[in-house]
Amino acid sequence: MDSKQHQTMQIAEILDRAMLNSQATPQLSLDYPEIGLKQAYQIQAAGIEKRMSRNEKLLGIKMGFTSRAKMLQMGVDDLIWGRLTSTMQLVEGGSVSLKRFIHPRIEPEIAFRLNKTLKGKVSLLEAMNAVDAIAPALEIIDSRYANFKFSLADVVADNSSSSGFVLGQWRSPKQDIGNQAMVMEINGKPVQIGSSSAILGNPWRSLVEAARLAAESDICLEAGWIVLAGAATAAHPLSTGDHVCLHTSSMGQVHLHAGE
Ligand code: OOG
Ligand code: MG
Repeated sequence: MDSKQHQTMQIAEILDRAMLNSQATPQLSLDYPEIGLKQAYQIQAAGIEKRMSRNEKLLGIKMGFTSRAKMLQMGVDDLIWGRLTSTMQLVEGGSVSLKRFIHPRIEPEIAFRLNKTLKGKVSLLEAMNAVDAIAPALEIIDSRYANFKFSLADVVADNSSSSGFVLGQWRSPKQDIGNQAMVMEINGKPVQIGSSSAILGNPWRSLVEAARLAAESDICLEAGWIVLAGAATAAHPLSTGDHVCLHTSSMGQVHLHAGE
């Protein structure tokens, strides 16, 4: 193992511990300004290997910063992706304890379910043909960095803040998802209102980008995987007791309760 690989494993360990202890860690780029995006994705992969060695299953990937609202909120300007594992998936309408998080936020998303492999440069039509179902989704993001502050390489190494997700009912991908209203309510009050068109102009483009970006790390999107398209609006802080509901125009709803 060379010194760079050693550093990759060491940082993966630091981030993994921050997650397991629900304790924020200083921003990587402050101590290791030399870490670029390529190494950041290797740190992410090493962190996921740790999780899989604890019997977590890889369920798919999530895209990040596919909307202007998210880029502006976090002060970054490029697309990123992260991995989704089985312990992140929460039950629709269920309750999740916020004890496992540091400073969780919630955001409105759209999920795709693949029934074919997608690799590298694919057309919009190929991407659409590889999906057998779509669903509304809520994602919980929880940066392992203090004050939720990070550079692009920081957040990629931290699995793009992935922490939890919940899916609404799967439905046919035949309907138009290009301009769905996305209204996220907390305790009955709308806290974020947007349109699915905020996701790269149309959420299907996010799937095309997911295949392209994953291929840069030699990964193909596999049949059976879930892909989250990225939030349509800025994220909202999640507090104990919150009942969150995402309403869409014609893709249904999805609910989550934040418990003790
Ligand atoms: C990074 C994750 C971004 C999205 O939907 O844009 C993301 C973060 O904001 O902490 O999940
Ligand atoms: Mg997200």
